[in-house]
Amino acid sequence: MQADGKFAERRSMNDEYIRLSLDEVAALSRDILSHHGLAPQHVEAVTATIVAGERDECASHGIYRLLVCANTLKTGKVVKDAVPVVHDIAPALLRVDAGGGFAQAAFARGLPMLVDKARTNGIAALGINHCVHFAALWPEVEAVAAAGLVAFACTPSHAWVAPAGGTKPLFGTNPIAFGWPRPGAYPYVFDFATSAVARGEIELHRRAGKPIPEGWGIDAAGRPTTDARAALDGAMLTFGGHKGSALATMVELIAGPLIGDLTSAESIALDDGAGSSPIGGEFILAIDPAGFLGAEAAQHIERAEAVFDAIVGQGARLPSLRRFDARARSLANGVQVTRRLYEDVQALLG
Ligand code: NDP
Ligand code: PYC
Repeated sequence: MQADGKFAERRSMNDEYIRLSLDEVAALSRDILSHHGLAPQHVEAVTATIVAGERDECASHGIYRLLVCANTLKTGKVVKDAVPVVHDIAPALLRVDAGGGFAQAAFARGLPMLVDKARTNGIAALGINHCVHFAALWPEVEAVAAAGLVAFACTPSHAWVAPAGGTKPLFGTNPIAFGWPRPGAYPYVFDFATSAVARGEIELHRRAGKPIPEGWGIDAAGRPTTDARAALDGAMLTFGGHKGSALATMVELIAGPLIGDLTSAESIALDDGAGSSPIGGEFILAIDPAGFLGAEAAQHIERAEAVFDAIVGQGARLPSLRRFDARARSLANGVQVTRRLYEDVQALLG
């Protein structure tokens, strides 16, 4: 666990931790999701995502998400036995209708055709429709990059974030993820919310009774706040002011109206106070370097390494490096979670 920044903020001397193997995390996830009636194929797909989040020490999208998933299952806002249907709609385009289910199974159904189409055409796009999305996007861009393709993904969420210059929630936390394949190494991947931080991080601060940094949110009266509850009830802020605001707008547009799906404002209206995960679409783009470069693809992909070396060479770090380090630790030693979170999650079985 890194010693600085937001991850450290959640740790306190008073927290008691327990260690779990990744198999134990998976078993816990399966038990809870099955207990709440999720169909087996979704249990496996969602569990893989929960385990990956905890393994990579992405606390806001690991075991904690079981609380969110269970609530979404209880409120009936997700179709528990949805069967995703793949539609091959054009040489470089496909849709997967998730049928109201969690996004993971829909992505898994669409991935092979997305990869095939990208390899055939040089570029291809997948629109996932009618899904419930509670997760990080890096598992998806990593999967596309693992096929040797450059990846981009984004999804709206619920209207929680004010546009720069405004004070009322309009955008979702709208993550953007990018993946670049690297020969013999983990891909270059970044994946972040276009809000200053994911909402899950503010939720974790609220649970821990800790203040949030300035710049994450404003209260319902539009005043800056460091109170997590007040920011959740008011509005979150975009990162980078007008720049994050424009990127959040882009996500609303290309993973909303462009693919015939919901905006974050429409998603939260449909939620109607249930507090469930966002409903709507996801947009995923895959680009085959060989499409532009043919036989010269490998040599140009290799040149990208000089960019990464130059970043690291001046003491900066590549995005996802923290995650990949955490992954190695967790695969060897399992993960640590607070006893309180563990007990809250266990209580879902009660
Ligand atoms: P973070 O701010 O934690 O991190 C964002 C990215 O920046 C990561 O790739 C991270 O790599 C990288 N990074 C962080 N610090 C540095 C640094 N000092 N140098 C270089 N790179 C760095 O993310 P957010 O809080 O914005 O989002 C967290 C997650 O929440 C994301 O995975 C996102 O997909 C998910 N999310 C999902 C939503 C949905 O609707 N489904 C909505 C909003 C968020 P590393 O991980 O290695 O630290
Ligand atoms: O943390 O902002 C978030 C989030 C929304 C949906 C999934 N995660």
